[in-house]
Amino acid sequence: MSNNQSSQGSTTNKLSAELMREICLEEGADDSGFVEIERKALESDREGILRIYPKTRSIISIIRVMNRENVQSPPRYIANTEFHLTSEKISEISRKILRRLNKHGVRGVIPPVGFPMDMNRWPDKKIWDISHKLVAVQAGLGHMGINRNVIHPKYGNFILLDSILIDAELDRYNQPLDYNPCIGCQLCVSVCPVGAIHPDGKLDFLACFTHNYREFNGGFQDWVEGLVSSKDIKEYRSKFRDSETASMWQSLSTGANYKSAYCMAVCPAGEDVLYTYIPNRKKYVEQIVKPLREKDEPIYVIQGTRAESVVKRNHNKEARYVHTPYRPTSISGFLNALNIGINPEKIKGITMAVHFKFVGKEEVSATLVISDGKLQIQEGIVGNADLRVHSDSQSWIQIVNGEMQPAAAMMSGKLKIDGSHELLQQFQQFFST
Ligand code: B12
Repeated sequence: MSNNQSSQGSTTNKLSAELMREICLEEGADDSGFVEIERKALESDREGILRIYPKTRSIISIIRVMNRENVQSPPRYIANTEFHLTSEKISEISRKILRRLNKHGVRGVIPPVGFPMDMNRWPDKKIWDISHKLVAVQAGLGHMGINRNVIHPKYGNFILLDSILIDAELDRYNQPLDYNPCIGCQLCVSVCPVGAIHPDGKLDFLACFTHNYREFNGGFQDWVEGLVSSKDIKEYRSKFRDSETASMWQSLSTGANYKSAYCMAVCPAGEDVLYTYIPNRKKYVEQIVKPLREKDEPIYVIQGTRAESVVKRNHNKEARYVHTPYRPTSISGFLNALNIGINPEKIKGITMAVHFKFVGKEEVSATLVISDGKLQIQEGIVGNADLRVHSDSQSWIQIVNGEMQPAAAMMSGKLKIDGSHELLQQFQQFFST
């Protein structure tokens, strides 16, 4: 199959990219591209990729197109069927490709399309090892648009991605496209029920995860805690409607279901999709965007967040309050969670610098600066602070998770605060819980 490819192994000779592409398409991929492990743009993922398969030399990126009308259909079970089936299909295609390569002595690993991921790392660290989006972009299969989905120049964003890690080199690798197929229409911004998609392409991870992934790991955790903390059936029923219990059962039985994916549904980019939008934009909005925007449905939000105010502005949506799915178990997890867990609404107009010094199980110092509605975390003690927190690391985690009162920690000498206690209270309110 390759240029002088021996059946003994694949490390000395290079595989033909042309033949590799033929195999990918023959096995059912709708497009493919190839990236070498040394690619600079993969730096952030290299450790994870090599953790999965230390022999990785090249990565094959493939896509499979979804039926876009399923994704656009307002009843979400129709869209979810498409997500589930295409996900299975692309995994099967990857397996077929690798099986063919195996016959030529090439070995490799196929990471999952999405879940399962490494839940041992939840919630302190990134639970996935490879970002298929980063690989697909480097393989020239598209670029991320404002909605953060990879948009293929022909198929638009109606694609799922997979990557195959192999122990062989190819004679040619692909490069990113020199243009972004995203047309900047911002329909994704306007349709997201929790306002998670920002016009500058920034994604409010927590808002999307809280609603769209209500029946995945974070929401499930909240549901279990709501269940076990109910003293009787009456209390359970006051927290969860029968429809919500039934929906959770459905996700547990048939595969977790997304609540939205509207950002993907409305995206008109890509040659195959654009013709449905450009000639009559108004009609497109009427037919594709409005039914999703005006669909009556419960939306899961954390109280006091920007997502809540977005829901409240749309009379078709009903805010259902849930707890944050983020409960750090370590100081590094706490510092990571600050980035996504802090409530942007509550830091507006506030300027504050906090020095943290943690001792005990984890000895860590960090500086947090809040100004102009932005939050920055630096390692170590930097500059001056309005508030200095000196705490036993494990006690701090308990305080953050609401399992210990700061006053109790102070009385037992586990927490010392230098600065006003009002500031500490203000700081505590930044968290969304
Ligand atoms: C984690 C994850 C999520 C997270 C985070 C999404 C994200 N944008 O990263 C959540 C739970 C929100 C999510 C949702 C969805 N996902 Co998802 N998800 C993944 C996963 C596991 C990794 C994504 C990743 O690489 N993130 C890291 C970088 C590359 O992403 P990013 O866009 O830059 O986003 C991050 C930054 O924006 C950062 N961030 C946020 N704000 C700011 C601000 C600043 C200043 C900076 C610097 C960074 C920053 O936080 C984001 C999250 O980490 C992949 C599977 C995989 N193993 O690759 C699927 C994947 C990306 N998901 C996918 C899909 C289909 C979805 C959904 C459509 C699911 C659905 N049916 O609703 C939605 C779409 C939401 C969206 N618009 O992004 C597909 C995308 C297909 C495509 N065409 O691109 C993937 C590739 C799965 C697959 N194999 O096909 N997903």
